[in-house]
Amino acid sequence: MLIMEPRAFAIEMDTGALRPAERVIRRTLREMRALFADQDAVERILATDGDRLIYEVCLAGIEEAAGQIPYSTTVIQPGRVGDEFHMTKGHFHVLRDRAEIYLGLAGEGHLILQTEDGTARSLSMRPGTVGYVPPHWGHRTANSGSVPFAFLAAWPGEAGHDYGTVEERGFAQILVSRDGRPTLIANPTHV
Ligand code: S6P
Ligand code: ZN
Repeated sequence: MLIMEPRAFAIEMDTGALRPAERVIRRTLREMRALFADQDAVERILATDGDRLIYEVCLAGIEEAAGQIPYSTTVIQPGRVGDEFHMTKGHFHVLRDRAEIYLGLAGEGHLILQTEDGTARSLSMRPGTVGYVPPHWGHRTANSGSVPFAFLAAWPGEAGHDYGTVEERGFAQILVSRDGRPTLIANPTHV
């Protein structure tokens, strides 16, 4: 039996950065280009402005293993691709019946959830909002505000991450700006 040393981490509440982060993952528009619904907008942005940072994940470095509770903070930059808000790639857990907890830290955004049959929901997230991702719901987050949106996430270590299902099929609904409001609409590119 391995006895781990207890450790404390700090979250910079204004930026959402986790310190010390064992690993920081940066996701840019170029590598996420296929995930946004408006492909003309993607090409236009890449051609005129070049690549842009969409989000960063600071991982605490807790082992992804049964019994552990890995956690991270995510910071999504404000902005849109066409009408669609900047968002994370999104995933299901490999073990579909594993849940997850989100805590809003800074800015405002939406937690977008969907089951494999395409049923979709969204939860508005602000600093202090605890969003619960129940078992079986795929999840992604979007920044629907005008400043960076940061949140903490914690999940069962054995859950695993399935990105392929979202890459192949997309989300059934996407979060766009309509009449100045974040609105969930059917995703025209969903398979
Ligand atoms: C992990 C948890 C979050 C996301 C992060 C980035 O289970 O849901 O830490 O990993 O928000 O999203 P994604 O979809 O790129 O992993
Ligand atoms: Zn997850």
